[in-house]
Amino acid sequence: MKKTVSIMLALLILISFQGCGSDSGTGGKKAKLIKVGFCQTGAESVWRVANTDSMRKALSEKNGYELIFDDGRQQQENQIRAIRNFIQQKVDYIVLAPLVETGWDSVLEEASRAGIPVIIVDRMVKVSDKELYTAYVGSNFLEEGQTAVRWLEAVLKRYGRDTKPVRIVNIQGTIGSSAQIGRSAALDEALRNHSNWELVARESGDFIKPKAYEVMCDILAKTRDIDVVYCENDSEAFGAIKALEEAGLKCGVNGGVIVISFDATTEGLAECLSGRISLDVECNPLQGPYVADIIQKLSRKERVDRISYLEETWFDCFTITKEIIERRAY
Ligand code: GZL
Repeated sequence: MKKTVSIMLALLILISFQGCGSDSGTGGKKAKLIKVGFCQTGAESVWRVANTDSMRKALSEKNGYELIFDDGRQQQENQIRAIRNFIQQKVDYIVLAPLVETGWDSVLEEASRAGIPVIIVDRMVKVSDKELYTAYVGSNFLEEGQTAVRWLEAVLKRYGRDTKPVRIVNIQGTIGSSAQIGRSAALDEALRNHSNWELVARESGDFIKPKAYEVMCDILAKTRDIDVVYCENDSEAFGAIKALEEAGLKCGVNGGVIVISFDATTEGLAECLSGRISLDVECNPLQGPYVADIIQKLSRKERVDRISYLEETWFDCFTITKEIIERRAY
């Protein structure tokens, strides 16, 4: 009997200590979540969906974030409205994937006045005061285009076509986006450097398959004498290939139309394996972990790099394999 009482007494003392302990330290309260407003361009391509997934995974509640996501639905005014909304909600950080480069000064000044750091991801903004954003994580789009041009120069030489006329169609991305500006600029540079290269048509496919299909059909109605179609992302390449094949033209580096693309999504690389896409230059959408790292550093008042470019490579119809595709993350 005596033993039971002493055990009961010990248990009671233990529970009371437990009770007191709850008021010390965090008192069992969860650490405060970092509130992040993320404004995306939309869901226009496979690449964009992968980009959104990467951000959601990195900025999850399990990782200590409260993420407020806004889909800009391909309209800059929707994105500007979303940023104002984030400011009203007093978020700790704003992450913006800008649809186009210009038109951001006033809303980023509002964020600055509210003391909210802005991180730009994917495409770049062109603002009067660089201090309006704290960091940028994305790609060097001019370099991506220059990679494509160097590859094309080598392939034309390989097939003895480096001095013959090369007739090129350019299906551009969303006009005014830094991805379109950079990739188009690399092609323009090459056209200036190669007097035998001719730009036979240039239309925007807005980074989406249906629009690229439509403009490629319009171009084919005017000319079928095409050697290269330079598409500024995979979704556009899918549309252009559909139009080319419906017009009875073969897509392929050896004797067909050379289709060049950007993004290197698994769907794009599957077309590379089939030979219909000759070159696919990678554009890495997995920016979430980089953004989370920047936010963690800023939260600890540590210095961060203003500009961070992601590692990128390229794939072509000569070297792509099923195994490479199976290992890809998106
Ligand atoms: C590039 C990104 C582009 C992709 C497209 O970083 O902005 O937008 O290349 C996407 O697929 O639509």
